[in-house]
Amino acid sequence: MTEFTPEIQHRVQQLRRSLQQAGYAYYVLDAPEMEDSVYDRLYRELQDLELAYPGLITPDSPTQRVGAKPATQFNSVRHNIPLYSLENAFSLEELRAWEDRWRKVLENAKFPISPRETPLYVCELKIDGSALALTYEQGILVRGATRGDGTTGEAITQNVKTIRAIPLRLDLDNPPEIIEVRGEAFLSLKVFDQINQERQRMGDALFANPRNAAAGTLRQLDSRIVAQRRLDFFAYTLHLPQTSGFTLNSQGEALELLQKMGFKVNPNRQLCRSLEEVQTYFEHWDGARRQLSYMTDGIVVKVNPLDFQETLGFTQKFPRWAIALKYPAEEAPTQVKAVTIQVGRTGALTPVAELEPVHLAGTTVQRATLHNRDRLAELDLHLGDTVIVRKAGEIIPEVVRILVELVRLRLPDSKCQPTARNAISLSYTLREKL
Ligand code: 1X8
Repeated sequence: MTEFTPEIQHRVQQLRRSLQQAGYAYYVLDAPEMEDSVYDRLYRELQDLELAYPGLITPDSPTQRVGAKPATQFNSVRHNIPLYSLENAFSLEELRAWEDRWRKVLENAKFPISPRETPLYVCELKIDGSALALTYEQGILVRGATRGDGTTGEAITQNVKTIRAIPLRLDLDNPPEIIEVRGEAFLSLKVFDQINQERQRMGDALFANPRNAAAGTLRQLDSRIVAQRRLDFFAYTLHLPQTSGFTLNSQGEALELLQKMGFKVNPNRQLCRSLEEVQTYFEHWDGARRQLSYMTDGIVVKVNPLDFQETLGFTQKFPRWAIALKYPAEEAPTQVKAVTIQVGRTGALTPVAELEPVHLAGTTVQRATLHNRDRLAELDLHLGDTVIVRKAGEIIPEVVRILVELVRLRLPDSKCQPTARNAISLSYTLREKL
């Protein structure tokens, strides 16, 4: 192996520090401070040095985010603390029932709730992604694992390393021997759309939602493909060993510490003293979430004091100290009975799907827009197809996509109704003739 001088070693360390800082500013703070071209040059210099002196490579080097060769399979890993999913609530009443339940458990455990225990709750946005458990030893990321069944997940470390918002090394002077950080890997709506457009071009099945796309991406065997998909990550749970030297009293403090360690923590969180404040937060984000660059389908309410959490523990399936309050579904499957043409005041023609009535976000939807002729042609809709209709906020319901999984159930064209495309071109022809 080629020997390196102290000067070379120093240069390598400098390059890593600069690149790490630039990456943090870009991916975590969302405030770039280095030109891409400068970053690329420094990165290449580091790569060249590591190629010449492989003895200098460390697992936390910025060059180690993308593995060279695909994995053949992932190993199973057992979670030391279960990584369960959350219980869902769909109304304030259900939230109240949950509060009654956890208060009773504390009472029975002779665990008094003093009036000083405020704020009682932390509210966070529920991200439509895929949960990850990250293990850091001596401050270095050594393992990333999926949720799996909550008890056993898959080690997908090389894929996790491609996520630029996940630090390869904790920003701490004296890192604990071991810590576990949990959070949500997700795709921005923009990247999700790009991926689906690309898949459509390639004739691949589309991802139904950002969560499926994130989960599918994380289980790719080739980390080079994962890197191209540009996953993002919000950290939300910190498990420290008793001997870590840090004292954490609440979930709110844990989020602060995660941020200090270099993680991206969702800024849209709020400490709440009561369920009334939780409700205000929930209602605020029902509207405001539409301006976010990622998908949320609800909020997560957590009991803030960590000694409460410890005493409450888990049921067979869920933590007792947290619950998801979901926004009403905005998408549902239904069947297309007919396609009609709506003529607007200006004479504009809009194809409209007449649907098997479906209950959605508080109303019954029977018609949904297909927008225009191009969109309709692109969908390749046939009468009888099962489609996903979406009714987001105040917006008119629309047909989002066809459930291709069910397309195999289509009757042959000759045996059934004309296709929607035929129907609409008939209508257009009719109008042209008129
Ligand atoms: C799942 C999620 C959690 C949070 C956000 N998004 C999720 N999808 C959060 O706590 N901020 S917690 C969680 C879980 O424990 N299963």
